[in-house]
Amino acid sequence: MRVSSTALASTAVLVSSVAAHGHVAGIISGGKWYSGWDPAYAYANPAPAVAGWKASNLDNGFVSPDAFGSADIACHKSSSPGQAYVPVNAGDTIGLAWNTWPDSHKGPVIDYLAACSGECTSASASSLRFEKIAQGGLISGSNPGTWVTDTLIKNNVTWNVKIPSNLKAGNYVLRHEIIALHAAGQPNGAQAYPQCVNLKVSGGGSAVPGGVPATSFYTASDPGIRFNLYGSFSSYPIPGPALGSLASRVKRHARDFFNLLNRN
Ligand SMILES: *[C@@H]1O[C@H](CO)[C@@H](O)[C@H](O)[C@H]1NC(C)=O
Ligand SMILES: [Cu+2]
Repeated sequence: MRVSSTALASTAVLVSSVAAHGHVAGIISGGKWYSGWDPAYAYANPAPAVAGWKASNLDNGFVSPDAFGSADIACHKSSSPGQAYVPVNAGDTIGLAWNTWPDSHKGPVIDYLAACSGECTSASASSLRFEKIAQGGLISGSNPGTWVTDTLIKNNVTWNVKIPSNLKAGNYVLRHEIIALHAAGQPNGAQAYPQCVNLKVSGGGSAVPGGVPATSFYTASDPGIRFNLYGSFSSYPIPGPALGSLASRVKRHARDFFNLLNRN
């Protein structure tokens, strides 16, 4: 959220604006709740070992387009790996539960997967190579329209993502992200809120994500990054790389399912 200099004069306003931002408080897998990284853990000594990646994010803030070329865009500011895992069966849908999300912060929600070589608990954000597995953006309308962030808010501030059924068993970092567009009509105005979580995947097949470093996802001038939410538009180009083959596998299964239904 942008805070004007007049608002800055009022601590009360500043505190309430800051409190409006969010983080992934927990991950729901197999009906169980696993803690994400709560920025307030920065005050805990020792910090609890959770699957969410640690970040210097006490204000629940965001990464700006001028930092999209830095490692901060991978797993948020000055990140270090989560020290636990969320167990997931390949093919299951897991929930990413934000603590809160402001209605005004409309935009796309995107999920990426990166394989860890060995343990994710000792990975570094800059070494991860991410493949996009799911994305959503504009649902309907314009100025500002209805967005998947509205769906997330209605769904108990929770985003569901399917872990591909053919994914090879192993250790992965799920990078879940909301990009808020309320100020994105201005240069450097988009706000990326990346959240990384360690997954220990069992079952599955033989597919492994390919992918690219997060530093190559976006630039400040991408049409989905510099975007006037308060203009008139009929579509929205979701930024970042195209969905990878893991995602098309998820889609192909859905299509087979529909074909099966149509045959009956
Ligand atoms: C909504 O999420 C919270 C945790 O963030 C959970 O405690 C609560 O049970 C959920 N409510 C519903 C209706 O699922
Ligand atoms: Cu904000």
